[in-house]
Amino acid sequence: MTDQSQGARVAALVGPYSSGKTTLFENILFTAGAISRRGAVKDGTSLGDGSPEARARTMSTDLNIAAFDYLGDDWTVIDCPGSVELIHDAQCAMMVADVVVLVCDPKPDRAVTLSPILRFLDDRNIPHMLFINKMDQEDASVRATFEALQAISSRPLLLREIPIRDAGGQLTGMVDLVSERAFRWEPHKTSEMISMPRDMATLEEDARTTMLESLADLDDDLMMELLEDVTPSTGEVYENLVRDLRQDLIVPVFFGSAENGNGVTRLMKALRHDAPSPTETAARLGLPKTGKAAQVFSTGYAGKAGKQSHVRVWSGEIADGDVLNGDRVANVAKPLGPKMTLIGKAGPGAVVSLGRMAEARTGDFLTQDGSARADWPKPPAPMFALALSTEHHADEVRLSAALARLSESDPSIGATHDSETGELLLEGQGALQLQIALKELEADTGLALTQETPRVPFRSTITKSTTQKARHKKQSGGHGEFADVELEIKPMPRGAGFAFGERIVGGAVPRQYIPAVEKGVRAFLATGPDGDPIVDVSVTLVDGGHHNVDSSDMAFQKAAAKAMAEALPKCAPIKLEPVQKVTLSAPSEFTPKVQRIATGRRGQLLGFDAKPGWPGWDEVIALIPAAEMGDIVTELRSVSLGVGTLVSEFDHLQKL
Ligand SMILES: Nc1nc2c(ncn2[C@@H]2O[C@H](COP(=O)(O)OP(=O)(O)OP(=O)(O)O)[C@@H](O)[C@H]2O)c(=O)[nH]1
Ligand SMILES: [Mg+2]
Repeated sequence: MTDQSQGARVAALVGPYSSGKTTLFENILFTAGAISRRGAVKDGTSLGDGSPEARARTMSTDLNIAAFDYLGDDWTVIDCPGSVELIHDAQCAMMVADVVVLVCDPKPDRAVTLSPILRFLDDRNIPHMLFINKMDQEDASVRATFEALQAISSRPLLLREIPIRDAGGQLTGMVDLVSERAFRWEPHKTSEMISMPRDMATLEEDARTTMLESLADLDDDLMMELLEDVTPSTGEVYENLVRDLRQDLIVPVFFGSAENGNGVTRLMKALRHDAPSPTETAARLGLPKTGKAAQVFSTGYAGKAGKQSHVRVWSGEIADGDVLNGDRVANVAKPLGPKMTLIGKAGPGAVVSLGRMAEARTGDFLTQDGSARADWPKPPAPMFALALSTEHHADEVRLSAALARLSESDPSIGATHDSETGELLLEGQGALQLQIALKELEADTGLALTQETPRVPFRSTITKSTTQKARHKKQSGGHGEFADVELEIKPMPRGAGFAFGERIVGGAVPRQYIPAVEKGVRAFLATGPDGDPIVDVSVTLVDGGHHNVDSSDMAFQKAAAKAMAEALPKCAPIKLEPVQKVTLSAPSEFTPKVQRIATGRRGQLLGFDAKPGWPGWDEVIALIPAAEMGDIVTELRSVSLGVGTLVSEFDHLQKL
């Protein structure tokens, strides 16, 4: 199924954090001959994770992309960070992949950590395989992990191989269930074909029958053969596997040890044989059929090189000098980790980096007439924020330019100016993501940044009514200032906001000045005496006085504000705090802990339920004061194997 004319193919490696994706990436590149020595993440010698941030944390903080040749086929493998806080990076890579390899630990109790990615793949019908990694670990069980994963996958999983173990239970190799061949594994050695161990015969037969039955569920001809006890030909089995994967009807399961280089070649051969072509993928995505077309799936700023747009070419040939969506293409380069090789042009399926495409944003579909649109996942809503400041006010301009670049390269991070608290907020998916972003910001700008927990915008209101007179009068040289008002001030129900009225009779306050009275009242309420806005108040102008020469809008505004300031202490003011309605999602086994997080933060539980479309997950809904929300997502993740998420929206104000 390796038809070169169909173009270069793309596989994305995704999965929970630390499951071994970058180690697998390294081994794939080594196996394909794209790199000559095999580095290790933990020693800081891997091709991937080369950025200072990734090295310092021995984890992926960004996509690792490598284009290479494998047995005469062009491939790009995109290794994605596993942290849920960086899931948008992975989502963008999965959007342009022909096939996704989900890499996981051989631990059944961690299977739920695959849910966020499985949901994304299942919802979008993206063909995917599973690679159960770290099979060199002592307690690694394919069977138990497989069953736990099946419970959360909406597609049937299909075991393509079974482990061979020695008398002590140690993994020594595997049997391929399609070819019915057995292989011996040794660390860092090419697997060696062996004769089928005798004690494996029954096991192998049972596992193969299960595999064939799963395939037959999707194919009537195969079902007939099985019912009539006809053994299907190997060719027929392969055909079924290819078709079912490409249509995302099954999820083939492989296993191995990326660290030891076992099972890697098997996985690569399956990718080569089974992965759909870019033409098929473009059709699955419903991409418009145009001349030259490419899609940006990642944007970065690389020091002096400036902006780099990583694109997948969907059709035609993209070359230096082309104009796509109004930008002139330059420096078409092929990535091998951080190393870029200028190649001038690239054909269908290829992943390349384009230099300085000023207008291009991640997700953009680039064509010569610049009119096509394509579906693209929205970044997840922010769950965590920090207030940033610079030492010198003058540095803020440099900071905001860097912030714009930051949220362009990671759209799941945003920077906003909070008009109420006056703070500059950096908002994102969690503390880890923002700490990485801060380090990058500091490196980008050379500024030392101060970070604080954002202030909560409190409000005030009143609990008693009063009537207040006030006069503003000034006699200084020429024109004087004069205005006299009497205001009736009353509390209103929570959420009512502000209402202004007037009951002026006999022109005590001429019509033209009434809007100025309202303006003066509003100005006072906007900040109150201590900076907190005053809400849920009604103010009625009931009487007043004016002077034919000295009255003015300004004078009435001042009189109104003075009346409000004098009245406030008599109205028994109280503080109000914002309360958020929060939906916390996590695997069901953690629901009691999640509920305790909410109640521990002065929260009121509204209930919990199964999370729609997420087998094995619950949603807990609670009302939680905004002042208690600060690091809630960090605590949520710490009790939920790192995968809990939340959405939160303002609900109401309550008495503090
Ligand atoms: N025992 C064992 N350890 C492994 C294997 N593969 C990776 N590791 C170790 O697991 C740790 C994480 O490996 P990475 O390759 O960085 O994992 P990752 O999935 O890329 O991690 P993130 O990108 O941060 O999500 C490292 O210490 C690896 O040495 C394996 O097959 N067996
Ligand atoms: Mg990694």
